[in-house]
Amino acid sequence: MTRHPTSAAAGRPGSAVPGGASAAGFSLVEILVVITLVGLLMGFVVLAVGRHAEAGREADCRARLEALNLMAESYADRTGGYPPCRLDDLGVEGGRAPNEGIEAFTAALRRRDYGGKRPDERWYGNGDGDRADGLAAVDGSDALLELVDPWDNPFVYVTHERYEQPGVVELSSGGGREVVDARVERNPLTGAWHRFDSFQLRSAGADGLLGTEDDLANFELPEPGAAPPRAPSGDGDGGR
Ligand SMILES: [Ca+2]
Ligand SMILES: [Ca+2]
Repeated sequence: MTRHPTSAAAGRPGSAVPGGASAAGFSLVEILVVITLVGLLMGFVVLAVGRHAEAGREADCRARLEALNLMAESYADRTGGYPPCRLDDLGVEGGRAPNEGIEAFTAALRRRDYGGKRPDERWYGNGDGDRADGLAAVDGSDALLELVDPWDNPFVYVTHERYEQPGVVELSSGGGREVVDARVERNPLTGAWHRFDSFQLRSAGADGLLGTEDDLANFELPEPGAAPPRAPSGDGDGGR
């Protein structure tokens, strides 16, 4: 049998090709390009997952606001008044700033003698860690619980009788924990209070700061930095 010369050596793994790369391997430049692309891709994935999670928390916050708003309306139908924003209105001594508004709201909906719908157990927190003797007789716990948003900050709850003195809340943000004035809002067009005859319920949003763009509430919030509201011209607000 006649044997013919072959060119197998040119096709073997590891044989040299122009440009410094090997036929079966990669040059250093190619490896660096791949590493860079993989890094960029992972960065985009992390960013997308983070945005998705934040959008989920915002939707959760809107759902909590809506549910709590309905529970407060139902409480009013059953008892003749909205949940109070002062603990002494529930016969509990020792209530104090911060967070008393939402603590009273929470205690009212947890009252042993209240037969209406109660908030989801996962929505309770006690960021300021306070307690009140005598509260256990009302709702079964001495801890002054707060209903919290998905970022674990207490909601701000103020009934219309207290809009002029809305109190203070303790919030956690990038700057740590801070006690700040609770915010209630007027309609910038009419100057009258939003929800003038009921209550304002609000979350400080993802940044944990009140009065910023990511705040959420049970009424339409004005744009941050909008012109200050006109002087009140009547009882109606047109912004419920
Ligand atoms: Ca508390
Ligand atoms: Ca905010």
